[in-house]
Amino acid sequence: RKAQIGVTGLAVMGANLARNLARNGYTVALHNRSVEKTDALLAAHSADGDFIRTETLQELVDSLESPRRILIMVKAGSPVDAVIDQLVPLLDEDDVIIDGGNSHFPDTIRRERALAEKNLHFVGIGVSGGEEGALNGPSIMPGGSAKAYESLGPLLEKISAKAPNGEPCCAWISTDGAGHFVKMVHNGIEYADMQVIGEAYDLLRSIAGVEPAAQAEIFKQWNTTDLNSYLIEITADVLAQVDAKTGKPLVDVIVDEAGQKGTGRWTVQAALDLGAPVSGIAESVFARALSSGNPEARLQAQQQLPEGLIATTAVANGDEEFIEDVRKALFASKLVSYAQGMDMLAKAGAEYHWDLKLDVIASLWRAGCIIRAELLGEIMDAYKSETPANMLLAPAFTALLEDLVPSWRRVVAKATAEGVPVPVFSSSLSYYDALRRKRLPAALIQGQRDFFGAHTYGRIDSEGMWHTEWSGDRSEINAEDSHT
Ligand code: NBP
Repeated sequence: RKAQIGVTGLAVMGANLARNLARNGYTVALHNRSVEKTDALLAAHSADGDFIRTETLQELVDSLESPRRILIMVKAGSPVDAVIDQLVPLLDEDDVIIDGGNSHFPDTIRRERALAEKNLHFVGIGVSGGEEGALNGPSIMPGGSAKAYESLGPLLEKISAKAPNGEPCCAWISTDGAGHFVKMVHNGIEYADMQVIGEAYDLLRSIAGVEPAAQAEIFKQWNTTDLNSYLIEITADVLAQVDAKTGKPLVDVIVDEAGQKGTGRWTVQAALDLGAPVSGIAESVFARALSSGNPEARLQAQQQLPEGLIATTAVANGDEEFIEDVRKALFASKLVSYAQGMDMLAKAGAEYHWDLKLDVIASLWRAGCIIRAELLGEIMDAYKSETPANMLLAPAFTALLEDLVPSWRRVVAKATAEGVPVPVFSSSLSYYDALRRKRLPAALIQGQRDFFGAHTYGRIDSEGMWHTEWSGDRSEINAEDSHT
């Protein structure tokens, strides 16, 4: 017998994907650099389905039906290149190598090109949902060629998460690194989603005096509203958790320094290259860095820096109106993060020549992944018939914002007056206001740029680019004329 797919790299993600494939009726060939992991998987989970044990990559290749499909699930970075280099001489034309790790999309573009020259398919797939998702159904974002997807798509769709309407959360995204790019943006949005929840928690606690256990109930209730999502759900669980050692809320004994593995940073770096203003994601990455980057500065600042708080109307403990305002501010900020992420995807599509379907991308995030949320169905609908110039301009979201904005302003104003940091609530509100503002101070910036660097400016009343002779008589000239 031959296997339909091989998996090399059987740490937690690879093992769980292999088990998921086997549970879905595929014969799966197993390989790991050190055979112990292969044997451990077989010892514990052979009942999941039909596995073929292999010890070498040659055995793995020989065990597969043609064209071969080999899923690499090793540590992202140079290990992926090492495995590809070992596999390539063993493969035949039209075989498909799949990288399901968290690879950086430029690496995926490079690898796809190199393997296409050897008539091999290379498919970078973004996989979201962590260990649990890998086993029970992740959200899958495949890149690579359309031809490779023909052979691979049915398997991936079968093992993927299913949206509430039963559709698979897996669809071909576009060529080369598009899948890993979309997964990267997913992770960036995840950072923003987590940060806005954190800001809401901080406000409820420090301004409305709501303790973690009571907040757990609030988050549970919020999960029955527009905010319904996996991250809100787990927030309730985390807030309800009591530390066995001290009897305190667990959140109070956890060190307040957030870690990161880098996908949020990649998102912001890519956004800077694209000129995509993902301020919510960027502030989330920076907020984690600020929390953990310089503990000594935080310690000294607590003692030294003046509070300068401004008196405002007091909020009573547990004030329901304030709590509802925070909920709405959270939702509005979340909408902005998604709008920014979608805008970044649209810009990336143009830059990297990917025909990205934003409604399809939103549809893949409806289940299986960390940012899964009711909102994704609405985002999908917003991009279905026509692409709005910005997600916030889709009629459904404009209507929602009508209700959210006053609360959002009250919360940001209150937080600012009371010295509670709300980097994403406030930057998202600034983004919203900048987007809708009739005249931006960008006009003055253009004047400054023309002054010190003769960078020229456009005029509101005539075509072309213009320059004022700042160091001369300050008359204005048509910049195009001056070059001829
Ligand atoms: P790890 O990222 O911890 O990698 C361990 C695996 O890589 C082991 O199988 C190890 O083999 C293998 N490996 C290494 Br390290 N160097 C190798 C080399 N030079 N040649 C061959 N194999 C090598 O595993 P993981 O946590 O299961 O993650 C796998 C991928 O999935 C990563 O890209 C990770 O970022 C991603 N990931 C995604 C999610 C998600 O939610 N989507 C979650 C967690 C991880 P050995 O056993 O012989 O040492």
